[in-house]
Amino acid sequence: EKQEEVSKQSSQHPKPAGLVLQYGTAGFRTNAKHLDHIMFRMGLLATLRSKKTKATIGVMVTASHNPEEDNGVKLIDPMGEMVTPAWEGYATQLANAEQGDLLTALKDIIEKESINMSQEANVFVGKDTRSSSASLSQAVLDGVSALGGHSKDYGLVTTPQLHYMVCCQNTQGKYGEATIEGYYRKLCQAFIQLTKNASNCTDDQKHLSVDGANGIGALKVREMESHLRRELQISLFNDGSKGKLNHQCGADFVKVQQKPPTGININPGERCCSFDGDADRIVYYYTDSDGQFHLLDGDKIATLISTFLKELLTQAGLDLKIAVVQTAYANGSSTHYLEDTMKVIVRCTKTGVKHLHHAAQEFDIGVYFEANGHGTVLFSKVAEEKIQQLAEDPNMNDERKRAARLLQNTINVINQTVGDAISDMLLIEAILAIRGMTVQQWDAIYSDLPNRQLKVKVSDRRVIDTTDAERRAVSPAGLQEAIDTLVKKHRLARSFVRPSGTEDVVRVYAEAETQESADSLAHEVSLAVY
Ligand code: 16G
Ligand code: ZN
Repeated sequence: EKQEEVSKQSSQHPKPAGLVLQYGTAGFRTNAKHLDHIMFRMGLLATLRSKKTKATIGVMVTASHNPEEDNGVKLIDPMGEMVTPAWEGYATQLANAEQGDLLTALKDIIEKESINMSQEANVFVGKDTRSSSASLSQAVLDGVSALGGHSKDYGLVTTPQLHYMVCCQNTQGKYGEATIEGYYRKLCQAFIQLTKNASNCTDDQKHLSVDGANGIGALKVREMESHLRRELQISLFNDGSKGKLNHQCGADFVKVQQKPPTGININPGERCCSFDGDADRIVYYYTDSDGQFHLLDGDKIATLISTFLKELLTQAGLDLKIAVVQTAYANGSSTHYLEDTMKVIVRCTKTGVKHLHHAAQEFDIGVYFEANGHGTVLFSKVAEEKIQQLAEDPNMNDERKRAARLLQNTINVINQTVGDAISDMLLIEAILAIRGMTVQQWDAIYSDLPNRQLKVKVSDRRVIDTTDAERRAVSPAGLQEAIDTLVKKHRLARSFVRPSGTEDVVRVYAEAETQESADSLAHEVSLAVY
């Protein structure tokens, strides 16, 4: 009878014939008007995934930093991580089955994965603030109920909040309580504990301007504020009351344009940050007294956090292996500073959160950040246990114990399931307060090499194939040699090209000693791509 229910319900969410979409780096993402059938089918697939894993699965409706007209959907696996690659493949198959073939496509997955259809299923659903999100998340819920699954609709949440809920649910509360209130309580309590270690922090230093990108992050910062007990005083801009989502604001705009968002009052020297449209990315910035803009991106954030953690490990006398995971976009100066001065292990992976996340899991403490501001810190079980033991050891001296307690609260403030703008913001603010560090001092840890990103439209971006974590092109023939020749003409230069996983373009990155040099290298390389 389930088959009948699926047939009946799916006719309410028909697939336009011939439409083909791919589950890409960030799930499905395109203009919202093409997505109704995708949402229904992702409700079906999440239900199957839940039966298969015997755990709660998450479905998030969002298109992150894309324009308001777009939307998208992502599946969240039991521990709060991105859905596994084989199931990304199923997602694409199910999404592209023509209306009449849907049941066959479903059966195919059920057979391949030997899914017991009488197993119970639970799916958590969340959505961002886009106008299309309400009806699209309803389509997901319809998909879940068509296969007899149970669903819980969290309504408006940030992407990382939904990841957190899924993880809490599947660890029987060990990670925290699977409620929005529980999330604020855990993070804010840890933040307040951390800031107790900040001696003589003035009200001025407790102030932060936040650009909410006119999205869900703004709503959630408002919701959280009372939990912070004025230990952090936030001025919220782009809160969605006037401006359009992600339009000339938000983390992606600020990072790519290398300028402040519109809609924010920024006074010289003041610390500001921007979230993206689903609040899983954050970048910081300030303008100096000459009006010059200074960006502190994911690389600067990773450096601040890993330096802080490394110092605490030394103070605690804990022998734990810490590494920073970056992508090809990481500024060369950050990699040098981390390896040569900080002496931490640095790894480079392909673009996309799942790649960084997996690489970070291989260390006791893995700090991962994309330059675009998406990142978090992962602590292994062993690391967490050692830290806890030390923090609770009655015979331990005060300095070591204090360091262990700071590490414990850092674990609690960070959302280990995925990069989280709110959680990252609280950790960064705590570190700056504890170290009595201004945003200018943070910025001065190392100087970024000037850089430029360009995108190039080509007839088929798939002809470009890369290796070495996207740092070298293996095809088309001759391209890498051409890039090498161009790079040699500039000082301290580096450049690479890669096909985008989210747009029909090829991305070009170049860095060099001066901005003029980086700009012309990026331009020259983009000509070589044609
Ligand atoms: C997606 C990724 C992000 C990556 C970006 C690159 C996730 C959740 N998000 O937004 O990490 O930086 O794609 O886009 O993995 P691109 O392939 O178009 O350059
Ligand atoms: Zn995002």
